Amino acid sequence: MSEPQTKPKAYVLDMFPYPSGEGLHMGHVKVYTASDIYARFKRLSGYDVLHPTGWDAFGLPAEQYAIKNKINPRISTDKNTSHFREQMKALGLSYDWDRELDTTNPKFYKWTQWIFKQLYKKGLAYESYEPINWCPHDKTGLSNEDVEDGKCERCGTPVEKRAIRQWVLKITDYADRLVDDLDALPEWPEWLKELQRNWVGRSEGAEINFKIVFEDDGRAVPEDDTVLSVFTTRPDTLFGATYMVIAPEHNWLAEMLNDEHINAIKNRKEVLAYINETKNKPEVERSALGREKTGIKLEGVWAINPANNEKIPVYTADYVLANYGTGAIMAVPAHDERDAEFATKYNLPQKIVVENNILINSDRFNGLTSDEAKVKITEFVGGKLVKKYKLREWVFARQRYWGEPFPIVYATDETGKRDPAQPPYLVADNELPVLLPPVESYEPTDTGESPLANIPEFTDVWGYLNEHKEFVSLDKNNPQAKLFKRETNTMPQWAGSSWYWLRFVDPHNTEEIFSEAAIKKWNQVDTYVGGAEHATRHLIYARFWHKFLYDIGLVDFIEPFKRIESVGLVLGGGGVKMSKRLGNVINPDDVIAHYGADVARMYVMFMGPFGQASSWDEKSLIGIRRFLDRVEKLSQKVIEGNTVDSPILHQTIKKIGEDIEEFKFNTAISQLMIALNHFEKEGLNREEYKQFLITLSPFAPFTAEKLLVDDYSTAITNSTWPTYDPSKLVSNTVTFALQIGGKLRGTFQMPIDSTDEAVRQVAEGLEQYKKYVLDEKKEVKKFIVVKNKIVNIVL
Ligand code: ANZ
Repeated sequence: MSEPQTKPKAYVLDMFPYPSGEGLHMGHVKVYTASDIYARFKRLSGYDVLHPTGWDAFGLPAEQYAIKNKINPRISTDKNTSHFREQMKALGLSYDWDRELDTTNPKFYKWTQWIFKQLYKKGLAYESYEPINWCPHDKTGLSNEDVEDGKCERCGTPVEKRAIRQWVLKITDYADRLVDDLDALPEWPEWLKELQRNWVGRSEGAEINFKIVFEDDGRAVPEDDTVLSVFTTRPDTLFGATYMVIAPEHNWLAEMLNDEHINAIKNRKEVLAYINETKNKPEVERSALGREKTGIKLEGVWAINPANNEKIPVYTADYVLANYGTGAIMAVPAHDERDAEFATKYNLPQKIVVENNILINSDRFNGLTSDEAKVKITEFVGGKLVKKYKLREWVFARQRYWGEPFPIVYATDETGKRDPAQPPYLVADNELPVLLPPVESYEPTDTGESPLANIPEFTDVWGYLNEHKEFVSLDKNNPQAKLFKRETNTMPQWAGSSWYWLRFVDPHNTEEIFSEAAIKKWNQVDTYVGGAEHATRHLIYARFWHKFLYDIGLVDFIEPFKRIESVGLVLGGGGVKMSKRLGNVINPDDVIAHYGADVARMYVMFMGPFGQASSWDEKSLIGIRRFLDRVEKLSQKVIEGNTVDSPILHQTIKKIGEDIEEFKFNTAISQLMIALNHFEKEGLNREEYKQFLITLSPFAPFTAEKLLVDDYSTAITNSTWPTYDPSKLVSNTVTFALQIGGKLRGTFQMPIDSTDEAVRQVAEGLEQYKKYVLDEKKEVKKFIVVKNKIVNIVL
């Protein structure tokens, strides 16, 4: 008996949309059409394809809309998702609609809460009172990832530091793996991996202790045994450290300035004034290279360089940040640019200690390479080699309404308030989901409390702790029932998207998050398509949760997304951004209504390379409409016959298959155009026309389906991708000469008989075009294509 034949699988996923009130925009159309073409091609090629979608529907915009229009976000979200669904169906997107999900549906967020429970049990989620970023406009705490240049990424308001109670996830426990596992992703673009590395910001270096001494001038000073630790990535330059800098917010400095140590720093008043001055400067500004450095010397205080026992001055300066490394540095102006800027301004000595990677002026270490010296010098002064990260813990609570409630309760004391002596308790699994209650007012408060805090029906629950110390509810009148208070923060909008791709494999499972069989079958997402704006936040969080789920044995692959394809912007005419203000927004509904869905699909794919920005051009839309009309008309030229001899058809099958695999949809469409031109002239037989329609079908499914059903009584779903015969391929490329401004600037290859449009598109993508036209800001007066021979660009 033979084994049952199983098809190979392909999991093709879009970054699922946030269903805004505006409906789909052209950027969505570009992403979703691309993944749809890919999914359709894979199905035709015999793959078992998983191609689902859903709604990432929690978050501030829905809530703000609710506040403004006094409408429950549940209602507006459902309205928006219906509109999105309709538009997607109109576009012919072949999603597995029976797997659709919505992060705001309790059936889904039950499992988001369940994952939070697992994180809590493993010590990766904890309550924190550390000061965090606070947006005074949105009235909520923010994660580091939500802050851009010191401003709230959503509304642009400068963020403040505020100490409020928070839930925090220990993403830093995964920092090394978030960097190292990128090596297991050969199909991710290199720039994306670099962004991920920079976000984690791993630095390898050393922590080295410097002894602090106070000048002996009869003052009452603290004991002389203080040591301060610095973090450096260049311990090899220790002999060149000519002063030390402490961050203005450093704890030790605060201590030396308090009333008990009134004499410790001789210029106490001036130092306090300086610290006060720096308080509200954004971090990015403080540490920027080239910005004028400020600082002040701590008079009467010295540090001892442990390498050579030299006494060096100590400064406080705001270019040193309190929350990175140890908040203090050894300054090596000869080898560090920021230190050099500071040293020049304050006339501090600079000492060169490394030349051509070899140590000099470094006593017994002279002659060693930097790498050797890093280890040796650290050892010599009793320091330790450490790694530091820019990545901060993930602030995971929002003081807002429209998010997942936490599966957390607090025991109360006799006053009916949270008992501070007891830890938070998890809610038992069979109490999940903790439902988000309907409320009257969604307004956030200024107090750092979520609007949920004012709803006793939500906050007050009666029950007991079971043998696992998890909360189980009881009737209020049950003698065993005690009063507990629910956590009233909600999860940030990134929670649901941090694991949703796993739920698609088994979306209706009510017993488990997903079955083992389902995840075995579908495994990793093979191709993940979306916008570059998710290069850090979403993809950092998603990889973190995935690795955690791996650690607790739910998945057996370490990375969620095998391959990523990132979309370029769809710009308005003339290359400007589409915006309401400029009135140049193209609505997909209008394009579909006027030209048809197939034209909308093919046009966004033909605009230019998928990963690059391209601008809207109504004329090309008409060109695509004509192309499809001609495909229909071609059926009149079809003669009887079922042998496939046409070399151009073999070429087309090969090229389109390869191009779709590589997300080169624009050149695939050019090939369809070349083939059509050829068939119009030379004619084709029934079988050839059928195969041509199948190669067209991923791009223009409505047209292809209509013709296949009418002429062949068959549907796309019953078709298979045609195979080409390599022996029937002809070499059919030609070499074009490229003339720019009257000079020959090079040559390039094109398929024979390429359309002028296709030639122009390729030419505009060439290095020479960038160099001699774009970079020199030249205006193109004429663009002449001599068929199969020359491109002449007149400037
Ligand atoms: C001495 C030195 C010599 C340094 C040299 C660099 C070059 P990354 O790579 O970003 O981790 N540094 C350490 N803590 C700091 C803080 N809290 N605020 C501002 N700067 C800080 O940078 C690490 C380097 O940045 C450290 O290595 C330290 O300067 C500085 F030729 O130490 B270095």
